[in-house]
Amino acid sequence: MAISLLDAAELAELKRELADWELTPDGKAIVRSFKFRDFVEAFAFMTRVAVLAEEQDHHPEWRNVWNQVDVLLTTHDADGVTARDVALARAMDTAAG
Ligand code: H2B
Repeated sequence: MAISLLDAAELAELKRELADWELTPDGKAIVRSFKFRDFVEAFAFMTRVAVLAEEQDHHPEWRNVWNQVDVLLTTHDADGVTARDVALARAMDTAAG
């Protein structure tokens, strides 16, 4: 399935709207680190996101250590950042509260 990478205008919009996310040095992914009160809060967040990811058929690469969840979003099908990553990033920001 062809899905196109973000263009320059969409990247600028991403920087503005998803200010807590940053582009990786190779420009192929966006990353954000979420912090919670404790492990239970972090895992509850991951559970909420798991449901959203299934709904969107788009899945995060992530790592959890106690109260922290480090997330990397990329679209494997496109080898870079697409609107699907932006949609999931937005949903994760909302899910984090
Ligand atoms: N998640 C991410 N992050 N990138 C993808 O390209 C992707 C995915 N593709 N989740 C989806 C699933 C694809 O493999 C299925 C078959 O739709």
